Amino acid sequence: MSEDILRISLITPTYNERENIPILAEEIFAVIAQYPEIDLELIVVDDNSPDGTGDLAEELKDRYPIQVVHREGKLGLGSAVMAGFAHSDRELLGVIDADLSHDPVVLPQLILGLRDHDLAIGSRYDPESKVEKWPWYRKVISQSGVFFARRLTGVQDPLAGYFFLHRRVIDKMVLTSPGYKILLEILVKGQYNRFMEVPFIFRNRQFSSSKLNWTEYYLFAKQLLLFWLFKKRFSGHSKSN
Ligand SMILES: Nc1nc2c(ncn2[C@@H]2O[C@H](COP(=O)(O)OP(=O)(O)O)[C@@H](O)[C@H]2O)c(=O)[nH]1
Ligand SMILES: [Mg+2]
Repeated sequence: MSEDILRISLITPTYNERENIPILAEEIFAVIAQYPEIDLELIVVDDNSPDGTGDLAEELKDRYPIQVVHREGKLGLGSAVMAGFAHSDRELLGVIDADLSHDPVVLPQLILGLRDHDLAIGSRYDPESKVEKWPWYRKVISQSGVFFARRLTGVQDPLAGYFFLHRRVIDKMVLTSPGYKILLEILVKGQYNRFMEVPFIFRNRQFSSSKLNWTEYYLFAKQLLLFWLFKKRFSGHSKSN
């Protein structure tokens, strides 16, 4: 598909991201405007945010190619991503957090990477990446999770929330991750051969607050164990980098 137009749906799950969503849309479409070979629609999946993010996203439709999926209440990040995938009719899919942590500057590199890779991941752990001022405990937790998940997948940042893929990678799998870290499940169960990782600067959220809590950490630890068992039973992906 080397010279074709790359038609992609970029999913952004939102829960109380009113301040962030207009800036995110502006940044994304400013970057993409410079790449005529990329045709991107943004799909906002909002869980009835009390701060009115969903309605604000509706207003942005006048200015940008945006679709908004409204869900009844807070049903979790992973399931929001899946709802976005289900809503899209495009072959290429991507995920970006709405809180401006995932710098849209690297979007073209990630999306163009799909021309010869099944998966493209924005990596926080490349020597060229930077993670802005995380509290120490968050760093420790993230890095321990990454340590185990890396051994499971061979990917530098298997817990990234910024990733892109061909729909065929997930066509045959049933995603079960309700909460965070849906990429890990895709890496364990998905159909892919070639993946790439692109370093970027992970910016701290400026507005609103993180929705990551102890329940999410617990769910993640449980998931890691299940994937480990799954991997042991059905081992065998050929991956190249
Ligand atoms: N639709 C939806 N979005 C969510 C939910 N939980 C988190 N998000 C969004 O997922 C993204 C990542 O969440 P965030 O709280 O920043 O997690 P962190 O970056 O790991 O601290 C943000 O865009 C959130 O608004 C949820 O239950 N439903
Ligand atoms: Mg965040």
